[in-house]
Amino acid sequence: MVVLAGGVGAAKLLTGLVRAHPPHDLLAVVNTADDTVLHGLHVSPDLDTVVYTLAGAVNPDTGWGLAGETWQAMNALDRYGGVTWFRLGDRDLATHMYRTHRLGQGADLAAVTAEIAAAWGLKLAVLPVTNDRIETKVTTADEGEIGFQDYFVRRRHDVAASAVRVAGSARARPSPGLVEALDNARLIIIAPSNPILSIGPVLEVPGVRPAVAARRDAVVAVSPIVGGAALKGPAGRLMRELGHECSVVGVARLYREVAATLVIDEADAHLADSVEAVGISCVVAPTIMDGAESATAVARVVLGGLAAGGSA
Ligand code: FO1
Repeated sequence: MVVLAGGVGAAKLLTGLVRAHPPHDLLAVVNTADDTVLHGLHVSPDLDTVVYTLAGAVNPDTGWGLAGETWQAMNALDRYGGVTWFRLGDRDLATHMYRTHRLGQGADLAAVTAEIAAAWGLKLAVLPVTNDRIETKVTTADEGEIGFQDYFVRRRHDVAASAVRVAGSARARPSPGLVEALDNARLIIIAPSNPILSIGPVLEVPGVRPAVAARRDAVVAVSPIVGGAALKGPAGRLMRELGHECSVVGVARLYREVAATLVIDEADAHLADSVEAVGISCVVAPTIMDGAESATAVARVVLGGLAAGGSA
């Protein structure tokens, strides 16, 4: 079973999936277009969010970074006027140091990620979508094109955006084994991550979108839009700014070529017929994940999604 994943929303669903399904049968394929290099260190926020969350070590207040983190290094860096708007906790820094060191030794990101996931005791496989560098760029009204973390963290995604592109995607190759995993998966799950900023870059790596589309009947997506708004982050605003309807119907239109089933929240039950009119089977269920139990319940819905949606 393959899960296409961004950061926080995907990590929550994965928490439920590992409780509802044997973890060794799960492969999380994670966006790396948010990756950034800071202080000479390779930071992979979505990979780390998935790993820390599944390890039970994530900061519960933010959904990223480590619980109980300290900030001595950031405070010391502040003295020099270094970059501190992107906060790297002391223990989190060790992950970026290790990753950067191993990449420098010639290991690829997939191998290093497997090492990090194993060190945190994870039983499912976590795979970056590509070993090649891909970078989301956002065109803003006042600063032109800026890097993803500049947009997301420095500008707090509180600026108008007119375009998003994934630099490097044309040359990127899917991680080894990814296309085969998609070809053979019984179920492909699109996590409730940002369809433009998180799932978009995953699908944009050459070979991935066609491989998912070829398995459309086996693909279940979970809407990250509930009640006309994103649960977290800029998905809602960005969908509107880029000309998409900010609703489960807008999500259905974005996914109609790659997914046969869309799980929407009960709050959007009245839009189920409109989703089906787009050409996607619709499953209505509670989708808010505020703890392990609700995440497991959503996972169970997703695992049964094809049958419930009547499209398998
Ligand atoms: N998000 C913030 O809003 N502010 C931060 O300072 C920040 C630091 C950070 C450090 C490590 C990490 O793995 C994630 C971090 N994030 C931070 C979250 C990250 O920017 C976003 O969650 C993702 O890139 C979007 O999926």
